[in-house]
Amino acid sequence: MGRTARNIERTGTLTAGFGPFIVGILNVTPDSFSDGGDFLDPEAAAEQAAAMLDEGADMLDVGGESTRPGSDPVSQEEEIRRVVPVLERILSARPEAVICVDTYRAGTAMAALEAGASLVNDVTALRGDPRMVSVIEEAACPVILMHMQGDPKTMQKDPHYEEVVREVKEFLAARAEYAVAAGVRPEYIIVDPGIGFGKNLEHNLALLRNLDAIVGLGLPVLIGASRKSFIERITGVQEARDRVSGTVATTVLAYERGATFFRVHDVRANREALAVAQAVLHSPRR
Ligand code: HH2
Repeated sequence: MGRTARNIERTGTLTAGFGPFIVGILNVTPDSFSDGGDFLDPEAAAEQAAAMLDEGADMLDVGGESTRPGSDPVSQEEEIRRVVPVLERILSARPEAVICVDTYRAGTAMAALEAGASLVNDVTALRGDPRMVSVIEEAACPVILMHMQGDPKTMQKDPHYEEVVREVKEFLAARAEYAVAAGVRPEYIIVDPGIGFGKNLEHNLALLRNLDAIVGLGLPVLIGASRKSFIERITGVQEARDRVSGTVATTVLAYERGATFFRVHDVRANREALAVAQAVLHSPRR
């Protein structure tokens, strides 16, 4: 069995499991909102990957394009040039690492899967590139389908919903159905309400508050609230790196409501908080 197949099999174990699972964020970009430029050098990126794995990350999410509000896309060639050497470097040091590639481009996904990535995180939920669904189907790999209203360039201009929770839930159900109809294995689909992607503060809070409705779809749910600007709106913490406590609050609340995957920059803090939340919620009763 090749490396990719073996890693995908391990990832299948993750998607079938109960979690909670920590997904460590590794942005190989010059312009990501909280860690842009920190890990452009493959050596620095591999060190950060190892540190997150040592702190207890169950998988890593490696991305080569920022999708922060107002960001511009990069070319597929540039995205591959950023991501693939980093994947190779991480996997040569840590062959068992489960790595997700954060991309909506079929070509990048293919190159990353070839280099040993095990799953694909598509913030467009397979709408960004018509070829993506067949890449996922052919690789028989898990996929994260995320909700976004609009695109990163303009999504925060004036997000609007009649009923945000219902609309996000219906969107995710429809995208999961589309994927399954195209041959993607239903047990390999993870859904994500897309905190901060075409949502104002109230929208983000409504989604977190009512996350059990999204969990009700019966698919594992990923939550990506780490260091995002809605935390600054509540706490006043301007420096994104310092929004750890606010992030941890979202992690614990989302876990209690049934989320399975937590996409975070600060692995140790979120891991410890989840361990305590798990102990409180699931310790056997006397
Ligand atoms: N958030 C970001 C990027 N990818 N993927 C999923 N599934 N869910 C998310 O919430 C999500 C995501 C944005 O955060 P980050 O990667 O830290 O920043 P940037 O897009 O600026 O690189």
